[in-house]
Amino acid sequence: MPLKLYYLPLRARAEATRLVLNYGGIPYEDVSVEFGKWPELKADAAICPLGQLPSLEMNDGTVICQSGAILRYAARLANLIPSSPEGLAEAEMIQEITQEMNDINPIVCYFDYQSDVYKSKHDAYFNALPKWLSVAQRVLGDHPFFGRGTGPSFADFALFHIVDMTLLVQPKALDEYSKLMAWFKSIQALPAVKAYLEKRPAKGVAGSGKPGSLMAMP
Ligand SMILES: N[C@@H](CCC(=O)N[C@@H](CS)C(=O)NCC(=O)O)C(=O)O
Repeated sequence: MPLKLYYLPLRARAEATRLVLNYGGIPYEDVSVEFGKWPELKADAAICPLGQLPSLEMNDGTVICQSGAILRYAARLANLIPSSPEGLAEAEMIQEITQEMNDINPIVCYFDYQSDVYKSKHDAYFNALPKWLSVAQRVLGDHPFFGRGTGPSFADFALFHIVDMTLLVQPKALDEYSKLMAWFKSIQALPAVKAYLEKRPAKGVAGSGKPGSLMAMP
């Protein structure tokens, strides 16, 4: 039975896991829960143990929630866990940083583009951004990937998604971070990633963002 990834019709907190599963060639069913069905599903503890999405039905039929745990489980299936304790620690640190940067997800995919909440969240996110990007670039150093391996780790996909969302709002956001820019382009060009990016719902297409959000704009 393939994995079942339950989420709203958004990239947001499920997208890094989708990238990992696609990169690793792991079969999964992307179960998109319509916004109208969300209140009903939220009450179903078998699928939403904490009343939140995403959740994942694993290979043994049991369900986990919390996007970070889901991502790391997918990464174990896809062999995207760094082998050294230090590499793993760095990868986990980068993933934790992406959780702190999570506001870019509702900014792009959820809030009404014209709303006050969009503007205040946008300003707060972009004020904090240089701090996060500087640390990420320093951790990357001269390595091609996060986690100090010869191939990507789950941290690369976690940060790739967040940077991808950030660039949708501010296309010049990486201009002063040349190493991060080169890293971003190298992840984007990985054949399995490229194939996934081409097939996923594009900006302006149902499934990438809530109607009214920046992502839903053509
Ligand atoms: N820490 C959780 C947060 C999950 C979360 O807040 N998900 C949102 C959707 S993106 C949710 O289900 N919110 C509850 C609601 O909409 O009622 C995670 O990383 O998975």
